[in-house]
Amino acid sequence: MATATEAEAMRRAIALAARALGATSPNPVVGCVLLDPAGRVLGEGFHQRAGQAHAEVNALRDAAARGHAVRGATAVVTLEPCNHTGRTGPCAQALIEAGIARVVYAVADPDPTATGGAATLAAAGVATEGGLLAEEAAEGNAAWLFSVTRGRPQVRWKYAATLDGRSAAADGSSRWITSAASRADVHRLRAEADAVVVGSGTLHADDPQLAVRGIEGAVQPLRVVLDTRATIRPDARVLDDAAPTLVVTGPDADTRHLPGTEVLRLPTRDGRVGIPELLAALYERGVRSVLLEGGPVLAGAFLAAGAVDRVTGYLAPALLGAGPAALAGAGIGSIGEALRLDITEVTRIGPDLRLTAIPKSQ
Ligand code: AOF
Ligand code: ZN
Repeated sequence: MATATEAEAMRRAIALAARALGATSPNPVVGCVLLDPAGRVLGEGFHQRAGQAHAEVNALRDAAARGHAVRGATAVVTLEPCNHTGRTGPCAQALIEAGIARVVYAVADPDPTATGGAATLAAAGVATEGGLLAEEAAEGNAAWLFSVTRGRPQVRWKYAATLDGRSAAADGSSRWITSAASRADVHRLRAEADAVVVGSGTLHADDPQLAVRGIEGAVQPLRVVLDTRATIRPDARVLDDAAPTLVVTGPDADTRHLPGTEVLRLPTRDGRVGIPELLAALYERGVRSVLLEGGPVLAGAFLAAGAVDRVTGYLAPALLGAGPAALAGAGIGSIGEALRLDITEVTRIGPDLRLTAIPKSQ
Protein backbone atom coordinates (compact mmCIF):
# COMPACT_ATOMS: atom_id res chain seq x y z
CA MET A 1 0.00 0.00 0.00
CA ALA A 2 1.18 3.48 -0.84
CA THR A 3 1.69 5.80 2.12
CA ALA A 4 0.08 9.21 2.68
CA THR A 5 3.49 10.77 2.00
CA GLU A 6 3.66 8.94 -1.33
CA ALA A 7 0.17 10.15 -2.22
CA GLU A 8 1.24 13.70 -1.42
CA ALA A 9 4.35 13.22 -3.58
CA MET A 10 2.14 11.89 -6.40
CA ARG A 11 -0.01 15.03 -6.20
CA ARG A 12 3.17 17.06 -6.52
CA ALA A 13 4.31 14.90 -9.46
CA ILE A 14 0.96 15.43 -11.21
CA ALA A 15 1.30 19.19 -10.71
CA LEU A 16 4.86 19.12 -12.06
CA ALA A 17 3.73 17.14 -15.10
CA ALA A 18 0.97 19.68 -15.80
CA ARG A 19 3.54 22.45 -16.20
CA ALA A 20 4.51 21.02 -19.57
CA LEU A 21 0.96 20.42 -20.87
CA GLY A 22 0.91 21.44 -24.52
CA ALA A 23 4.69 21.25 -24.87
CA THR A 24 5.57 17.54 -24.88
CA SER A 25 3.69 16.00 -27.81
CA PRO A 26 3.93 13.45 -29.24
CA ASN A 27 5.03 12.45 -25.73
CA PRO A 28 2.97 12.43 -22.53
CA VAL A 29 3.36 14.83 -19.63
CA VAL A 30 5.12 13.03 -16.77
CA GLY A 31 6.24 14.15 -13.30
CA CYS A 32 8.49 12.37 -10.79
CA VAL A 33 9.37 12.92 -7.12
CA LEU A 34 12.10 10.98 -5.26
CA LEU A 35 11.58 10.31 -1.55
CA ASP A 36 14.01 9.00 1.04
CA PRO A 37 12.77 6.23 3.41
CA ALA A 38 11.66 8.91 5.90
CA GLY A 39 9.50 10.55 3.21
CA ARG A 40 11.70 13.58 2.58
CA VAL A 41 11.95 14.89 -0.99
CA LEU A 42 15.37 14.18 -2.51
CA GLY A 43 14.68 15.47 -5.99
CA GLU A 44 11.92 16.11 -8.49
CA GLY A 45 11.51 16.63 -12.20
CA PHE A 46 9.18 16.55 -15.16
CA HIS A 47 9.33 15.87 -18.87
CA GLN A 48 9.60 19.18 -20.73
CA ARG A 49 9.85 18.37 -24.47
CA ALA A 50 9.92 15.29 -26.68
CA GLY A 51 13.55 14.36 -27.24
CA GLN A 52 14.63 15.75 -23.87
CA ALA A 53 15.14 13.81 -20.65
CA HIS A 54 12.25 11.88 -19.15
CA ALA A 55 10.80 12.89 -15.78
CA GLU A 56 12.62 10.15 -13.85
CA VAL A 57 16.02 11.17 -15.26
CA ASN A 58 15.34 14.83 -14.46
CA ALA A 59 14.42 13.87 -10.87
CA LEU A 60 17.64 11.81 -10.50
CA ARG A 61 19.66 14.78 -11.83
CA ASP A 62 17.86 17.15 -9.45
CA ALA A 63 18.70 14.90 -6.48
CA ALA A 64 22.35 14.78 -7.59
CA ALA A 65 22.42 18.57 -8.00
CA ARG A 66 21.08 18.93 -4.47
CA GLY A 67 23.78 16.55 -3.22
CA HIS A 68 21.35 13.81 -2.17
CA ALA A 69 22.15 10.11 -2.55
CA VAL A 70 19.18 8.16 -3.88
CA ARG A 71 20.19 4.57 -3.08
CA GLY A 72 17.23 2.94 -1.31
CA ALA A 73 14.90 5.79 -2.25
CA THR A 74 11.33 5.62 -3.60
CA ALA A 75 10.45 7.06 -7.00
CA VAL A 76 6.89 8.39 -7.30
CA VAL A 77 6.00 8.78 -11.00
CA THR A 78 2.77 9.71 -12.78
CA LEU A 79 3.39 7.18 -15.58
CA GLU A 80 4.93 3.71 -15.48
CA PRO A 81 8.67 4.17 -16.18
CA CYS A 82 9.53 3.38 -19.79
CA ASN A 83 11.33 0.24 -20.81
CA HIS A 84 12.72 1.23 -24.19
CA THR A 85 15.46 3.19 -25.85
CA GLY A 86 13.66 5.80 -27.93
CA ARG A 87 14.80 9.40 -28.17
CA THR A 88 16.30 8.77 -24.70
CA GLY A 89 17.30 5.68 -22.68
CA PRO A 90 14.99 3.41 -20.65
CA CYS A 91 13.98 4.94 -17.32
CA ALA A 92 13.41 1.55 -15.66
CA GLN A 93 17.11 0.82 -16.20
CA ALA A 94 18.16 4.29 -14.98
CA LEU A 95 16.17 3.79 -11.76
CA ILE A 96 17.67 0.30 -11.21
CA GLU A 97 21.19 1.61 -11.75
CA ALA A 98 20.60 4.47 -9.32
CA GLY A 99 19.64 1.93 -6.64
CA ILE A 100 16.00 2.99 -6.30
CA ALA A 101 14.30 0.47 -3.98
CA ARG A 102 10.65 1.20 -4.68
CA VAL A 103 8.67 2.70 -7.56
CA VAL A 104 5.13 3.96 -7.13
CA TYR A 105 3.41 4.99 -10.37
CA ALA A 106 -0.10 6.17 -11.21
CA VAL A 107 -0.92 4.98 -14.72
CA ALA A 108 0.41 1.99 -16.69
CA ASP A 109 2.12 2.96 -19.96
CA PRO A 110 -0.15 1.87 -22.84
CA ASP A 111 2.46 2.77 -25.49
CA PRO A 112 3.44 -0.62 -26.97
CA THR A 113 7.01 0.53 -27.64
CA ALA A 114 7.62 1.75 -24.08
CA THR A 115 5.54 -0.63 -21.96
CA GLY A 116 7.01 -3.22 -19.57
CA GLY A 117 8.93 -0.95 -17.21
CA ALA A 118 7.20 -2.24 -14.08
CA ALA A 119 8.05 -5.84 -14.98
CA THR A 120 11.70 -4.92 -15.63
CA LEU A 121 11.89 -3.14 -12.27
CA ALA A 122 10.27 -6.06 -10.45
CA ALA A 123 12.67 -8.55 -12.11
CA ALA A 124 15.56 -6.46 -10.77
CA GLY A 125 14.16 -6.68 -7.24
CA VAL A 126 12.60 -3.20 -7.10
CA ALA A 127 9.25 -3.09 -5.30
CA THR A 128 6.62 -1.63 -7.65
CA GLU A 129 3.10 -0.40 -7.11
CA GLY A 130 0.77 0.98 -9.79
CA GLY A 131 -2.54 2.81 -9.62
CA LEU A 132 -1.86 5.50 -7.00
CA LEU A 133 -4.08 8.53 -7.88
CA ALA A 134 -4.50 6.96 -11.31
CA GLU A 135 -7.66 8.93 -12.14
CA GLU A 136 -6.11 12.33 -11.43
CA ALA A 137 -2.93 11.45 -13.30
CA ALA A 138 -4.89 10.10 -16.26
CA GLU A 139 -6.96 13.30 -16.44
CA GLY A 140 -3.75 15.31 -16.58
CA ASN A 141 -2.58 13.18 -19.49
CA ALA A 142 -6.04 12.71 -21.04
CA ALA A 143 -5.19 13.70 -24.61
CA TRP A 144 -2.08 11.55 -24.80
CA LEU A 145 -3.73 8.48 -23.24
CA PHE A 146 -6.74 8.91 -25.53
CA SER A 147 -4.70 9.31 -28.68
CA VAL A 148 -2.10 6.62 -28.08
CA THR A 149 -4.81 3.96 -27.93
CA ARG A 150 -6.86 5.30 -30.86
CA GLY A 151 -4.36 6.66 -33.33
CA ARG A 152 -6.01 10.06 -33.55
CA PRO A 153 -5.76 13.22 -31.46
CA GLN A 154 -8.29 14.05 -28.78
CA VAL A 155 -10.60 16.86 -29.90
CA ARG A 156 -11.89 19.56 -27.59
CA TRP A 157 -14.67 21.63 -29.13
CA LYS A 158 -14.68 25.13 -27.72
CA TYR A 159 -17.50 27.56 -28.33
CA ALA A 160 -18.82 30.82 -27.02
CA ALA A 161 -22.53 31.57 -26.92
CA THR A 162 -25.18 33.70 -25.31
CA LEU A 163 -27.45 32.15 -22.68
CA ASP A 164 -29.88 31.34 -25.49
CA GLY A 165 -27.18 29.44 -27.34
CA ARG A 166 -26.42 31.91 -30.15
CA SER A 167 -22.85 32.21 -31.36
CA ALA A 168 -23.39 35.24 -33.55
CA ALA A 169 -25.98 37.97 -34.01
CA ALA A 170 -28.50 37.86 -36.84
CA ASP A 171 -26.29 40.18 -38.90
CA GLY A 172 -23.40 37.73 -38.55
CA SER A 173 -21.36 39.81 -36.12
CA SER A 174 -19.83 37.37 -33.65
CA ARG A 175 -16.88 39.09 -31.99
CA TRP A 176 -16.92 39.81 -28.27
CA ILE A 177 -19.85 37.67 -27.25
CA THR A 178 -17.94 36.75 -24.10
CA SER A 179 -15.84 38.87 -21.76
CA ALA A 180 -12.12 39.65 -21.99
CA ALA A 181 -11.59 37.21 -19.10
CA SER A 182 -13.12 34.36 -21.12
CA ARG A 183 -11.11 35.29 -24.17
CA ALA A 184 -7.94 35.21 -22.07
CA ASP A 185 -8.95 31.78 -20.79
CA VAL A 186 -9.19 30.56 -24.40
CA HIS A 187 -5.52 31.42 -24.84
CA ARG A 188 -4.76 28.95 -22.05
CA LEU A 189 -6.76 26.27 -23.91
CA ARG A 190 -4.80 27.06 -27.07
CA ALA A 191 -1.50 26.84 -25.21
CA GLU A 192 -2.47 23.39 -23.89
CA ALA A 193 -3.41 22.13 -27.37
CA ASP A 194 -1.07 20.90 -30.08
CA ALA A 195 -3.27 22.21 -32.89
CA VAL A 196 -6.10 24.72 -33.24
CA VAL A 197 -8.58 24.02 -36.04
CA VAL A 198 -10.96 26.41 -37.81
CA GLY A 199 -13.00 26.23 -40.97
CA SER A 200 -13.00 28.69 -43.82
CA GLY A 201 -16.38 30.12 -42.72
CA THR A 202 -14.93 31.39 -39.43
CA LEU A 203 -11.81 32.48 -41.24
CA HIS A 204 -13.72 34.77 -43.57
CA ALA A 205 -16.17 35.98 -40.91
CA ASP A 206 -13.65 36.78 -38.15
CA ASP A 207 -10.12 36.72 -39.65
CA PRO A 208 -8.80 35.20 -36.39
CA GLN A 209 -5.07 35.03 -35.64
CA LEU A 210 -5.42 31.89 -33.46
CA ALA A 211 -2.00 32.31 -31.83
CA VAL A 212 -1.44 32.21 -28.07
CA ARG A 213 -1.00 35.65 -26.60
CA GLY A 214 -0.29 36.65 -23.01
CA ILE A 215 1.01 33.32 -21.68
CA GLU A 216 4.72 33.33 -20.95
CA GLY A 217 6.67 30.35 -22.25
CA ALA A 218 3.68 28.92 -24.15
CA VAL A 219 4.41 26.66 -27.09
CA GLN A 220 2.36 27.93 -30.04
CA PRO A 221 -0.08 25.36 -31.40
CA LEU A 222 -0.16 24.46 -35.07
CA ARG A 223 -2.90 26.58 -36.67
CA VAL A 224 -4.95 24.39 -39.00
CA VAL A 225 -7.36 25.92 -41.52
CA LEU A 226 -9.84 23.58 -43.18
CA ASP A 227 -10.38 25.17 -46.53
CA THR A 228 -11.46 22.62 -49.15
CA ARG A 229 -11.24 25.04 -52.08
CA ALA A 230 -8.33 27.15 -50.77
CA THR A 231 -10.39 30.33 -50.44
CA ILE A 232 -8.07 31.78 -47.79
CA ARG A 233 -6.64 35.20 -48.64
CA PRO A 234 -2.87 35.50 -48.59
CA ASP A 235 -3.15 38.37 -46.09
CA ALA A 236 -5.29 36.38 -43.60
CA ARG A 237 -4.01 36.96 -40.05
CA VAL A 238 -3.77 33.20 -39.47
CA LEU A 239 -0.91 33.18 -42.02
CA ASP A 240 1.25 35.60 -40.00
CA ASP A 241 4.47 34.32 -38.44
CA ALA A 242 3.22 34.19 -34.83
CA ALA A 243 2.80 30.40 -35.08
CA PRO A 244 3.05 27.68 -37.73
CA THR A 245 0.04 27.24 -40.01
CA LEU A 246 -1.23 24.37 -42.12
CA VAL A 247 -3.89 24.95 -44.77
CA VAL A 248 -5.81 21.75 -45.48
CA THR A 249 -7.58 21.58 -48.84
CA GLY A 250 -9.31 19.10 -51.10
CA PRO A 251 -7.27 17.17 -53.68
CA ASP A 252 -7.48 19.68 -56.51
CA ALA A 253 -7.69 23.11 -54.87
CA ASP A 254 -5.81 25.90 -56.62
CA THR A 255 -3.21 27.15 -54.11
CA ARG A 256 -1.09 29.30 -56.40
CA HIS A 257 -2.01 32.39 -54.36
CA LEU A 258 -0.39 30.82 -51.26
CA PRO A 259 3.33 30.58 -52.00
CA GLY A 260 5.34 29.68 -48.90
CA THR A 261 2.26 28.36 -47.05
CA GLU A 262 2.26 24.72 -46.04
CA VAL A 263 -0.67 23.01 -47.77
CA LEU A 264 -1.94 19.51 -47.05
CA ARG A 265 -4.29 17.96 -49.62
CA LEU A 266 -6.72 15.38 -48.28
CA PRO A 267 -9.62 13.41 -49.79
CA THR A 268 -13.09 14.95 -49.43
CA ARG A 269 -16.38 13.50 -48.19
CA ASP A 270 -19.55 15.19 -49.49
CA GLY A 271 -17.39 17.95 -50.92
CA ARG A 272 -15.52 18.76 -47.70
CA VAL A 273 -12.20 17.58 -46.30
CA GLY A 274 -12.84 14.30 -44.45
CA ILE A 275 -12.59 14.60 -40.64
CA PRO A 276 -11.15 11.08 -40.06
CA GLU A 277 -8.51 11.73 -42.74
CA LEU A 278 -7.67 15.08 -41.15
CA LEU A 279 -7.28 13.58 -37.67
CA ALA A 280 -5.16 10.69 -38.96
CA ALA A 281 -2.86 13.15 -40.77
CA LEU A 282 -2.53 15.37 -37.68
CA TYR A 283 -1.73 12.34 -35.49
CA GLU A 284 0.94 11.38 -38.01
CA ARG A 285 2.51 14.83 -37.48
CA GLY A 286 2.64 14.29 -33.71
CA VAL A 287 -0.55 16.19 -32.80
CA ARG A 288 -2.16 14.58 -29.75
CA SER A 289 -4.71 17.27 -28.84
CA VAL A 290 -6.84 19.48 -31.05
CA LEU A 291 -8.77 22.58 -30.02
CA LEU A 292 -11.67 22.94 -32.44
CA GLU A 293 -12.50 26.64 -32.50
CA GLY A 294 -15.13 27.03 -35.14
CA GLY A 295 -17.47 27.50 -36.59
CA PRO A 296 -20.86 25.86 -36.13
CA VAL A 297 -20.84 23.93 -39.43
CA LEU A 298 -17.35 22.52 -38.89
CA ALA A 299 -18.25 21.59 -35.31
CA GLY A 300 -21.34 19.82 -36.68
CA ALA A 301 -19.17 17.85 -39.08
CA PHE A 302 -16.85 16.80 -36.25
CA LEU A 303 -19.83 15.75 -34.14
CA ALA A 304 -21.31 13.77 -37.04
CA ALA A 305 -17.91 12.08 -37.46
CA GLY A 306 -17.91 11.07 -33.77
CA ALA A 307 -14.90 13.31 -33.18
CA VAL A 308 -15.98 15.60 -30.34
CA ASP A 309 -14.29 14.20 -27.23
CA ARG A 310 -14.41 17.19 -24.87
CA VAL A 311 -16.62 20.28 -24.88
CA THR A 312 -15.71 23.63 -23.36
CA GLY A 313 -18.45 26.24 -23.58
CA TYR A 314 -18.22 29.88 -22.57
CA LEU A 315 -21.70 31.20 -21.86
CA ALA A 316 -22.18 34.96 -21.77
CA PRO A 317 -25.03 36.50 -19.76
CA ALA A 318 -26.68 37.97 -22.87
CA LEU A 319 -29.68 37.10 -25.00
CA LEU A 320 -29.97 37.53 -28.75
CA GLY A 321 -33.14 35.69 -29.71
CA ALA A 322 -31.87 35.36 -33.26
CA GLY A 323 -28.68 34.36 -35.02
CA PRO A 324 -26.85 31.09 -35.68
CA ALA A 325 -26.55 28.38 -33.04
CA ALA A 326 -23.13 27.29 -31.76
CA LEU A 327 -23.52 23.98 -33.56
CA ALA A 328 -25.21 23.13 -36.86
CA GLY A 329 -25.61 20.32 -39.33
CA ALA A 330 -24.60 17.41 -37.13
CA GLY A 331 -27.24 15.20 -38.75
CA ILE A 332 -29.15 14.77 -35.51
CA GLY A 333 -32.90 14.65 -36.05
CA SER A 334 -34.44 13.36 -32.85
CA ILE A 335 -33.85 13.65 -29.12
CA GLY A 336 -32.86 9.99 -29.00
CA GLU A 337 -29.85 10.73 -31.20
CA ALA A 338 -28.54 13.57 -29.01
CA LEU A 339 -24.94 13.23 -27.89
CA ARG A 340 -25.36 12.95 -24.13
CA LEU A 341 -22.60 14.42 -21.98
CA ASP A 342 -21.57 14.63 -18.36
CA ILE A 343 -20.68 18.10 -17.14
CA THR A 344 -17.35 17.75 -15.37
CA GLU A 345 -16.67 21.36 -14.47
CA VAL A 346 -18.56 24.65 -14.02
CA THR A 347 -16.54 27.82 -13.36
CA ARG A 348 -17.31 31.52 -13.40
CA ILE A 349 -14.90 33.37 -15.66
CA GLY A 350 -15.47 37.09 -15.09
CA PRO A 351 -19.18 37.62 -15.84
CA ASP A 352 -19.39 34.41 -17.93
CA LEU A 353 -19.79 30.71 -17.17
CA ARG A 354 -17.35 28.10 -18.40
CA LEU A 355 -18.65 24.55 -18.74
CA THR A 356 -16.62 21.46 -19.51
CA ALA A 357 -18.36 18.25 -20.58
CA ILE A 358 -17.38 14.76 -21.72
CA PRO A 359 -19.53 12.42 -23.83
CA LYS A 360 -21.15 9.69 -21.73
CA SER A 361 -19.86 7.12 -24.20
CA GLN A 362 -16.29 7.78 -22.96
C1 AOF B 1 8.25 10.78 -21.91
N1 AOF B 1 8.59 11.36 -20.74
O1 AOF B 1 8.98 11.31 -18.60
C2 AOF B 1 8.30 9.33 -19.65
C3 AOF B 1 7.89 8.73 -20.89
O2 AOF B 1 10.88 8.26 -27.55
P1 AOF B 1 11.06 8.76 -26.17
O3 AOF B 1 12.36 8.32 -25.59
O4 AOF B 1 10.86 10.24 -26.05
O5 AOF B 1 9.96 8.05 -25.25
C4 AOF B 1 8.59 8.36 -25.32
C5 AOF B 1 7.78 7.31 -24.57
O6 AOF B 1 8.33 7.01 -23.29
C6 AOF B 1 6.37 7.79 -24.28
O7 AOF B 1 5.50 7.48 -25.32
C7 AOF B 1 5.99 7.03 -23.02
O8 AOF B 1 5.39 5.79 -23.36
C8 AOF B 1 7.32 6.73 -22.33
N2 AOF B 1 7.54 7.44 -21.02
N3 AOF B 1 7.90 9.52 -21.97
O9 AOF B 1 8.24 11.43 -22.93
C9 AOF B 1 8.65 10.71 -19.61
N4 AOF B 1 8.35 8.63 -18.51
ZN1 ZN C 1 11.41 7.09 -19.69
